Amino acid sequence: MTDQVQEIRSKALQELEALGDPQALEGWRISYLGRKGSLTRLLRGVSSLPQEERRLAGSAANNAKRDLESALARREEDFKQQALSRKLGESIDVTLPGHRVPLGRLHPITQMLREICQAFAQMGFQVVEGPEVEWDYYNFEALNIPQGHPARDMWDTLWIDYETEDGRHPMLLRTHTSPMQIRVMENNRPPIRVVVPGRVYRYEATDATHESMFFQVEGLAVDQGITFADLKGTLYQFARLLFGPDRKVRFRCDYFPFVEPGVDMSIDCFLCRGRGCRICGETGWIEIMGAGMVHPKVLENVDYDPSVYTGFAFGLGPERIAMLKYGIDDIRLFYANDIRFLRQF
Ligand code: YSA
Repeated sequence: MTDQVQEIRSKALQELEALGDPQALEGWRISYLGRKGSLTRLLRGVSSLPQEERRLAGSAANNAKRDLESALARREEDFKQQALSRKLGESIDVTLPGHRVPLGRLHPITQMLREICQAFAQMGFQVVEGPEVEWDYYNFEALNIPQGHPARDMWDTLWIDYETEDGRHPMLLRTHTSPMQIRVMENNRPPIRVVVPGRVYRYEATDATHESMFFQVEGLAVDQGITFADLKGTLYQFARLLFGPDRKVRFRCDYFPFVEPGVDMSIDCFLCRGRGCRICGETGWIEIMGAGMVHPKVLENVDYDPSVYTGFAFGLGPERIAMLKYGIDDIRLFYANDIRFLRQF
């Protein structure tokens, strides 16, 4: 019987190799390994063999069955691979254009910040950055806005849940970039010329021109002999660089505890060109920054002698400038993550 098994095994393997298509595999399986297949029939006959032949024949038949089964699996895999490479060969058309990889771009406010910093860099200002979680001392105290001062109401503050032993909350999300004036002066001696771009936060309802998280760019110049004329000259030049020579600029007196005198600077409304509309609150002007001459008390707070040094500072809103520049009528569009809006820049 062992010889018969070997004969069937080699015949089956030969036939399997010669098969030309995968449909024929099933016929081959049935004729050797199926219920009435030749090897199956032999295996069934093993039990009727005399005791001494049974063990040898049984083991030979089982080995042959295992060999045929694994040869069949290998052939099936061969046919699958052949079919796959045929399909790939047919479907690759190397002349077709490739898939376009979507390109990202800078957010319009990032572009705006870079443009603003670039304009000041041309005038000799350095760019520095500072922390968004700030101490009360830098955000208010050192800027001449002590505890309980009514001017604190000008900045609706988001306080950090951190309490000192005496029950004070000295940490906050900075409400403006002005704290960096103090940090820069503490760590440097005049002459100083810096601009500070960064995020600021206010506990404030949003509308077409207000966000609760927005950016500011702070500017600070301190040296001997700096006057209000330097402030005006610098900011006029900035407006010309960003908006062109025809844009109208307006300075008005304003109050900030850390400057004396203080001003705000506005630009004629992009939409109504000064006639008055919803965007400019019927005034014809859109305010883009606060500015002024650094208050002597602020200079004293950082150990600068106000009889020797003077300086000017300003804080502007890049979103408002982008609105003016591109004629955008709602600030909330910048942070609504609508790709149809963002991909226009
Ligand atoms: C003033 C004098 C200085 O010597 C230096 C800086 C300043 C500015 C001061 N720190 C400040 O924050 N003034 S501000 O509250 O009037 O804001 C400055 C600019 O930020 C505004 O002119 C406006 O352009 C923008 N801004 C203010 N609130 C905003 C806003 N932009 C978007 N959303 C808001 N909620």
